[in-house]
Amino acid sequence: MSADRKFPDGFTWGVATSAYQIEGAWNEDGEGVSIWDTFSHTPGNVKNDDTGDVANDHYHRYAEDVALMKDLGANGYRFSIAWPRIFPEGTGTPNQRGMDFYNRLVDELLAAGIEPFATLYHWDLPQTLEDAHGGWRSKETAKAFADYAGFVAEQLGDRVRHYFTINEFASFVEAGYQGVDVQVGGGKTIHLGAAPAVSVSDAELKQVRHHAVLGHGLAVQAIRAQGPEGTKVGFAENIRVAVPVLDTPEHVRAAEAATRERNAGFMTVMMEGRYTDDYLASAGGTTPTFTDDELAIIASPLDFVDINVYRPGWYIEPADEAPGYRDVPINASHPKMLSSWHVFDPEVLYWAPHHMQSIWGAQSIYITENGCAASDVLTADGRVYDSDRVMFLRAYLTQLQRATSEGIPVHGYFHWSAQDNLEWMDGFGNRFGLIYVDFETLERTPKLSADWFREAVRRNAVV
Ligand code: GBH
Repeated sequence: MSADRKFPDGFTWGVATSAYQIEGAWNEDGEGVSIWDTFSHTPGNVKNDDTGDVANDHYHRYAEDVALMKDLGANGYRFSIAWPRIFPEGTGTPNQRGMDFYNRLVDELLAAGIEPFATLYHWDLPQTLEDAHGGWRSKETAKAFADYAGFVAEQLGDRVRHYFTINEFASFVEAGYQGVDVQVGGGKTIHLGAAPAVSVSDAELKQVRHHAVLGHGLAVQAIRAQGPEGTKVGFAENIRVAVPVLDTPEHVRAAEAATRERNAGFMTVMMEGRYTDDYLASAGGTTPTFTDDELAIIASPLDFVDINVYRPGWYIEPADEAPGYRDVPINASHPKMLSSWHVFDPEVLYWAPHHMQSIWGAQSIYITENGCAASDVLTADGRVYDSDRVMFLRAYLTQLQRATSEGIPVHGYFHWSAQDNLEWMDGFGNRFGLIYVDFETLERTPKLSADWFREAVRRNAVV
């Protein structure tokens, strides 16, 4: 091998999934209904009316799945806990049988030498909280979330040391409570909607965002209070990253300013404990209403900065007029991966951690998700040749390695996903796994990219 493109010693090589996307067993062992059960059971919401009722049946096949992860060489696994399994009614009496599933899973992981990283909220809100309070439209949901998070940290704390509170604020807030338009190139946008599929005003949306970050902050405090000493906690945010057109100081400064301002409702307030003036004046007017105490809770100190990174949000160049930067449109011919929204640009995996360090002084960064969907098929020889995912991995991880080689403190990478799963509104068709899943037989087959990943872990380097 020519260049030795190594990652730092102790680097975590992980894979990631979420409960609703893989577990199945949607109403087993006392689990309550989630807003995603309701959403997917309503015809027309998910492609082919696919649901998570069975999904990968991971709830019953977790031991096989852990063995497959071990075979990939993964030394970390980021999974999410289904809130309605633990508190079927959202609050109140915990459901021990639901908790026991995660006890079994964690024990299996530790026996396989894989460090568990638990996400508390990956969008499957208990339906009861939606019905009673309008979900994240109410502060009650933020409080209930903290109670649930603290309970889990207390139950798993002897074995799980790393927690992520909430996965991708924008994805469930914007898409769930209003719907979101995403730029995909050539002046085109696509509209994404998600559970609970309501449409609130701009003013109310800003309040929903506030409740989500407040829920995060309250959960950080609850996890610290109820987990043992040494428990580490952060979020897993799909930071929208501004990529500078040129790698010059002026362009980089412009991209940093755009990243800070355009993530003002989530990342910036969690890192800084204040809303920017432009955010407070933005569409929606006088909301959110908040107190200084709430801001302090939202900005509770974290142990690491954790980001999901798939695509650039914007290309930015400097401008003379306010605010000092300007968008460069994404060209119609810009390369894409299979998902409609997935603009391909490996450099985003350099700039995302770069900005975390340069804007907010992050001292420990994890890439909690990165990956791509591909049109994978099982061929007659029993293999899956996902050449584009191999290209994606090599190109993106080259950029991540560039970041670590410059001293940017990235301590781990979790590939999305361990195996093909229910890709939300896109159903089972958009396959993100290193492992192929036949959704008729539920048989699992490692793809070509699994070989790439295993070798990268073995060498702790880009291969
Ligand atoms: C993540 O969502 C999810 O956490 C995961 O459950 C999912 O399966 C996976 O990724 C693959 O989709 O990208 O900022 O320009 C990412 C899904 C995030 C894609 C928001 C569309 C649009 C805006 N989405 N994104 S942006």
